[in-house]
Amino acid sequence: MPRAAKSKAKTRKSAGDDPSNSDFALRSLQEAHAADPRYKANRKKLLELYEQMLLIRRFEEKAGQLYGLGLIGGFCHLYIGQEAVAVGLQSALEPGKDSVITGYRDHGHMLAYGIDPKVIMAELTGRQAGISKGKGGSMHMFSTEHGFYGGHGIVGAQVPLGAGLAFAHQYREDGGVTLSYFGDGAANQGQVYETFNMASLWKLPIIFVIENNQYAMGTAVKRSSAETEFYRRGTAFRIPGMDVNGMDVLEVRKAAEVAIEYVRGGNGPVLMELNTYRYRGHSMSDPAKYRSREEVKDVREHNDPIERAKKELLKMGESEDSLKAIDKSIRAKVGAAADFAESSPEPDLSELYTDVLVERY
Ligand SMILES: Cc1ncc(C[n+]2csc(CCOP(=O)(O)OP(=O)(O)O)c2C)c(N)n1
Ligand SMILES: [Mg+2]
Repeated sequence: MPRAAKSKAKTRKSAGDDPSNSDFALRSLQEAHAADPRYKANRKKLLELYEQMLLIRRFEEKAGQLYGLGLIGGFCHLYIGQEAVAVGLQSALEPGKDSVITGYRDHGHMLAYGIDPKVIMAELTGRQAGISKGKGGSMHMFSTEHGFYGGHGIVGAQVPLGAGLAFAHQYREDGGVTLSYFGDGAANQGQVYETFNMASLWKLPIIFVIENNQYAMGTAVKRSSAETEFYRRGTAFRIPGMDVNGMDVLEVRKAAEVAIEYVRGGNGPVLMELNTYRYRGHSMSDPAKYRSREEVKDVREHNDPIERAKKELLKMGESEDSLKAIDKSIRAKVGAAADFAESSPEPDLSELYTDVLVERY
């Protein structure tokens, strides 16, 4: 064999063993997911997921109202429409062991992690009792106690930070995995791919979750992305991808289990694309001129994640009356969170000088 051909063969072997096997590894999780896509929930389990999604929806509706009343200031990005993503994924995590990091559209992820709606609402309204002492607001919520690492306003910044969290899990050998959420817009950032490379090389225990809600501010994915099948974007880094219907909580939950098992097993990262839709504007100040009302109405009427779960619950024998009672009690819980926030004091002025990093360089 000529020298050059020999060395080429050797290089290929060390880079990925048998290429047909490693290509299978890239597709294997998607194939496992496609073969059995939905979590088999009994009525009690589905009810639990339904309640969590409904809590997020009612909480966000209330936050929208409080914003309109001027009780919430600054930026506020609502999660309405995307509830099945955070609930389906996070219900499969092990609280106290795993970690979550996301962008600025973060209220739903905290609620899905079981964080008290009162302290989230108090943060939104800038009160002392808020989860970031009322100094972070909508985009900067944080709770190390719950393994929730924000809340980040810089698009894509949570992706390398997420790899850092995953590195910490690996270094401490604590068995935890990190979920790092980002949007379809963020998916076009350079730092995402630098992170993919390092995470794959070091086999970090991280699941990259692209919440493809079809828009980045006013730009539709087709206008901004050369490859709109986002789950394929890890291929160049040997990261297996999964294409998931983010409007079906049972599908999300099942896909999460497949991904978590792989990542927890020390096999390195997974990239999941969750296809979803946001009903409200990008933020509260979005006039939404880039899409038609009919488009939103169509998704609401035919593909709503909460309605889908509700229909299944009814089929399983849950009564309309009991679902009404659940909605009522969730509305009361959210109302109590809003009352708590409104009646809590603002942070003391002395708080201006705390939690500030001041160092000499
Ligand atoms: C580095 C950076 N560039 C631009 C912005 C302004 N910006 C805020 S949100 C956003 C769109 C991001 O869209 P996507 O990643 O799809 O997330 P979504 O809002 O849909 O959840 C942009 C461009 C920013 N905050 N940070
Ligand atoms: Mg988006």
